[in-house]
Amino acid sequence: MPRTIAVNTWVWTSPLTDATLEPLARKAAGMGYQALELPLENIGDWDPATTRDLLADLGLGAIVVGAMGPRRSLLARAGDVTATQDYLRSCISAARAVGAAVVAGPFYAPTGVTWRMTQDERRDAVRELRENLEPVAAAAEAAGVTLAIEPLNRYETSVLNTVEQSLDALAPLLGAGVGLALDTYHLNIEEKKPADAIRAAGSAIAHVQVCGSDRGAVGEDHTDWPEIVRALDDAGYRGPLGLESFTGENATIAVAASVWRPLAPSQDELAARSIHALRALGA
Ligand code: LER
Repeated sequence: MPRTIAVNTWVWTSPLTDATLEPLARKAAGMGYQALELPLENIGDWDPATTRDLLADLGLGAIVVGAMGPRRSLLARAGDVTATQDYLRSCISAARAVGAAVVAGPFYAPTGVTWRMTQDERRDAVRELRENLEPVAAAAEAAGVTLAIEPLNRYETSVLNTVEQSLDALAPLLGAGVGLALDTYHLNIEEKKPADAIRAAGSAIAHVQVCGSDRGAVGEDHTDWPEIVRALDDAGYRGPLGLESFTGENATIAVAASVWRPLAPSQDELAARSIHALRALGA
């Protein structure tokens, strides 16, 4: 049985709002996508109840994506921890209301903010992350939602870059409302062998994001896609694959993710070619 293929609305717009959500949902469904990744950049940008009805009409599932913009951090040195915990609780409520099982994102520090750490500082940062994540993880578990925490490449964060680091850092919380979100773009940069990292993550995988190694279309890049799919099979991951890429106009992430040029002839082409390639793989 092939996996659900989702697309992140960041492929086309930022921030996602009630006004942009409906035409994008219709477009994605028309392309054959079965679910939407819904970034919630600011609480209230889109209404979960209306969105739930819209997606139900179109037969689309949902994944909520949390945006770690400036000052969003579970580490005090990089932002406002209490406001970030409140923001993540709101993302969990939105997920519940829209019928999403997962809230995905790099829930530790603002995307694009890096700093050096000694071994001792890193140990302390991991402890602080766990302490500040724990109450949010409890809220997620109580709501029947999983926070899928995403390691990012070294240019976008200095906190969690690899699967091994993420498993170590989050071990006490994994399973109780917490899992990993793996993104083939970041795996390609940080892992010696992305497929081995997927296998190592195993049952901790709560969500998977995909795109070309250049953040363009899936299948037009150097990623060994058949091997990635085999690794996901071996890991026992049957959840959705969410295409994530960005327009250069993305207010929150484009600078942090260094999107300086179009990554396909158009954003529609990027999305259409990707789902075609993923279906051809039998992903
Ligand atoms: C940024 O590179 C990224 O992959 C996003 O998922 C971060 O929210």
